[in-house]
This record gives sequence, C-alpha cells and structure tokens, in this order.
Amino acid sequence: NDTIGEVTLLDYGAGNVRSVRNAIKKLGYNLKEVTTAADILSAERLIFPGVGAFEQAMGVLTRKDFVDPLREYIQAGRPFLGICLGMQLLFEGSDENGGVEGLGIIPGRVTQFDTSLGLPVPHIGWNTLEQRQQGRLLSQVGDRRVYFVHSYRATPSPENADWVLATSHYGEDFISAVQKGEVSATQFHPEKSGAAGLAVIQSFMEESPQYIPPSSNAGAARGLAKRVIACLDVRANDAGDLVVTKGDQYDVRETDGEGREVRNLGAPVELAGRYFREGADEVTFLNITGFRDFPLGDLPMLEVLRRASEGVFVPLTVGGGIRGFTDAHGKRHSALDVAAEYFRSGADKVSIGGDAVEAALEYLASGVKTGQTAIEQISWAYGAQAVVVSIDPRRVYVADPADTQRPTVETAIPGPAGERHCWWQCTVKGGREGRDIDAVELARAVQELGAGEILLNCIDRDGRGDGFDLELVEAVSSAVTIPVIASSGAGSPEHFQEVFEATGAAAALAAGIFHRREVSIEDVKTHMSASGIPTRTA
Ligand code: 1PR
Repeated sequence: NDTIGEVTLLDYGAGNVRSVRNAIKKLGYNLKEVTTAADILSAERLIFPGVGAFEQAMGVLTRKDFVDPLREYIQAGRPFLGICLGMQLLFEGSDENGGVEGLGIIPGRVTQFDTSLGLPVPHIGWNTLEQRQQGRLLSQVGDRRVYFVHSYRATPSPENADWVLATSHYGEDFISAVQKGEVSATQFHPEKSGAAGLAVIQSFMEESPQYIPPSSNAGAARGLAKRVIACLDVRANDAGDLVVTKGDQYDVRETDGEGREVRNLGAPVELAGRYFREGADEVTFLNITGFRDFPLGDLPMLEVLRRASEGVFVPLTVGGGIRGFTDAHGKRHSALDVAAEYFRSGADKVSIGGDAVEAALEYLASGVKTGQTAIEQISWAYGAQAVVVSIDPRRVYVADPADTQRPTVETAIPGPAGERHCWWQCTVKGGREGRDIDAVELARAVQELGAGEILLNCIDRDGRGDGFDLELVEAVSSAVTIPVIASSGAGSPEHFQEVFEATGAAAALAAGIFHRREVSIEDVKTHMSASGIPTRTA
C-alpha cells in the first residue's frame, strides 16, 4: 500500500477551509495544522487552500513569517498542493487589490478576466480541463468537469509552459492546474468538485496513482457547463423540527383533516446528501422563515450546514436571515457576523433576500454606496462570488407602460384583462410585502453594490411545474454581467433546455420535482446533453 497517511494544512485563517478538511477526512487521511513556521518545513505533504483576496493573503503570510519557509519548502520541490488563491500566490504577482507581489515561483502575473468579452465574471461553475502534460495530479480525473470560482486568472506563456498541467477555456485559455515534480496547484476547487475533486486530492496523496486517460469523446460539449441546482426550502414545522418544505406560489401549508400543516418533504441533511450523489452541481438551503427569527439563534440551521458539508462536496449556499440584528440582550450583530457564522459552518455562499431589496432602494434613491450594506460588507470580506442576491418577484400587469414609473416589457403572456405589458415587482418577507422596485432594477443595483450572482425566483411560477418565466429570466440576465440562476416552475427536463436556450441563465434551480422524485437530476442532465447544452456528469 503506497498511501501516505498524513497531510499538513496551511490555514492562515482567512475563511472557510472546512470543506478541504472534510474532504481530507472523508478520504481517511490524518490532518495536521500549521501553527508555526517550523510546521511548514517539517510537513510531509502540504496543502495550501487560498481563501480571500490576494493582498490580504500575502499580508497574513508575511505577518506570520510564513513567506520564507513556504518558499523554501516549495523551492526544495517537496509535496505541495495549492488551491485557488493558493495557486495564484505561486506567480510573480497579481493585479488584484491594485497590484501585489506573490511568491514568484512561477513566471507570469495574475490578472482579471476580460469583462469586455461579455461573459459573466466571476467565472463560476463546472468547466473542462485540457491536460497539457500527463501529470500525477489529474491522473484520475478523466474528462470529468471540476468546479471553479474566481475573477482573476493566470494565462499560459512560453515562460511558464513547463509548469502548465492543464488549461481551461472561458472566453480565452487560462491556467487551471500546474505541476512540476511534487509541487502542484489547481485554480479549481478539488474539495468542491465532487468525486472528480476527491480523486485529485487522493492522487496528490498517493505515490503512484493509476492513470485514467481522458476519453476522446470529441463530440461532447466542452467549456463551462450550465449548472443544475437543487434547492431546499427549510423551516421548522409546527412540532419544531426543521423540515424541507415546498410551497405553491410560496404557500407552504397544505390542508389535512386537522388544519393547515407545513408540507414536509424530508430531512435537510439527508436530502442534500441524496442530491449530491445524484449529481446536483450545487445545493442551496433557504431558511424561509429567516426574516422572522434571529438567525444566530438558529442553531439547527448551522448544524444542518455542518453536517451537510461533511458529505456534500459541491458548493453549498445558505439564505434566509442574512442581515444585521439586535439580539435579546441588546447586542448588535452585523450581517457580516451572521454570514461569517454560516461560512464557518460550511457555506460557500450566502444568499441575501429582503435586506438586498432595502439596500438597493436606498442606493437607488441616494446614488451613494455607503459601504455599510450587507452586500458590500460580505462582498468586501469574502469576495463577490460568495454573495448571492435572491429575488422574489411577482408579475404586475399594466394596460399601458405609461401607467407605471417602472420599466415594463411587452409580454407574450397577457394578463387577466388582456394586458400586454408587465413589470416584476420585488417582494420581501416570503412574498408578503411588495416594494416599489422592479427585478431588473434590483439586479443592476445589487451588482453595483458587489453581489456576485442572482438567484431569480418567481412567485407566479413557484411550485407550478409549468416552466420558468423565460421573459423574466431573459430580462434580468441580459441586464447584468454576473451569473443568473433561473428558479421557480421547473416541471420537466425540457424546461431546463428551454431556459438555457431562450435566456442567458448560467444555472437553473428546482425544488419540487426533485423532492417528489418526479424528475431526477440525471434525467435533466441526460436531456441537456442530448440537446447539446454543456452539462456536468458526476
Ligand atoms: O429575505 O434574506 O430572509 O431570505 C428569505 C429567503 O427565503 C429568500 O431567498 C426567499 O426566496 C425564500 N422564501 C421565503 N419564503 C418562501 C416561501 O416559499 N414561502 N422560498 C421562500 C422561496 C423559492 C425557491 C424555490 C423555487 C423552486 N422559495 O427557492 O425553491 O421557487 O421551486 P419549484 O422548483 O418547486 O418551482 P431573507
């Protein structure tokens, strides 16, 4: 048995490395933590997951006197795996934060994706790898896709050609993995890349892993896949247990003999595990009564995340109650505190609903970015890719666009009185209250405030199974440059094909059809593949 049993983790305390820990544990290896510079030099194998921004990361490494030992360890060619920012730091420097020097081990600079190409930035999701060399690190990935989330990238050049193990394509070729001898690193996140990612970590740990050549299925769609997301709306039922529920136009109660009970479609951790195994590209938890409670008092939800992240190796988003609040003892907690607690418990992204609507209204009224909103603060501390804004819009029909100050579209689905124009009103508190702002205006405003992604629900379509609101999804996705997740109304695999062909959605999310086992994630992906839509197979 050539398995090496121990790995040292360099966690400089900048963010969530829980999933890297969970992945190492899942594979059965022992984990040691770096606490002093000497721990770096005495490591047998070192994993360095970079989290946060480049400048901040270099700053912490410098303050802790880790820079020299890290350089010495890597220059000696000892077993090293950098992840994401942990790869970027190996280059000479980065344009992030206005220009910062890196460790200078690999020739080249890290620069931002070219936003003029019209592709959403950050680059989020599952992309293919073009292996440029036969390196040990990717020996068991085959042609499976892996998960990326980043706005900055390094590009291949003659100077760094001997390092480049794989490139990926997103408007241009960028470096997705490097390896020279025992030193390796990935731009993608192996700990979030499902079974393919666990295989990368395992290949790093083994002396001579078996090589699985990528199959030459030349016809298969390459590049960034359209994502399929399983969503779990979570709340306490009347007995106080957290259950996955599902509404019909946001009404989650069903009538039985006794009264109106909260619909119970299963236990959150178990369902999340099932969706991971069935090939969901991401799992989203929405605490749908989060607007009522103090979120940090909501320990069961934190526990759900902790337990889910032990077995789910794709990105996890959590929403509901991400806002500042004052607790029963009069202590103020910022939205950033709340988000930090969720990130520590295993979330990769937080989703902000009601608070984003209020922030956008204020921003549009004043034209001033205060830096104080939840979106701005979390985006600044954790990066835009960690901030999703969830929108709960409802169609408002007008006979004549002049009847409203809101921007309208001409619709192919006329209103009850034959109206041919509509706008989508943003709501808060689970659709209970409307606000004077349209979904497109909101999406643009929150993008400017620093949101990295839009989760676009639709109250009219929720739980109906008659397809996504394509007009809404197109209106929003064509108005912003960040990725848009279409949500609400999926009833069949054809609905996914439809939304990806008719709109600029980067991902589509469904709940009811998966919970009730009417359609499986595999059915959706088989259909997408057959329709020529790039999709990830687990
Ligand atoms: O305002 O920051 O506390 O966030 C509250 C979050 O809870 C928001 O993201 C909001 O969308 C969500 N929410 C609030 N009430 C409900 C409800 O259903 N009563 N759920 C609710 C929203 C919508 C989707 C659903 C899709 C797909 N659920 O997430 O999963 O519509 O469903 P389908 O495929 O079955 O059609 P805050």
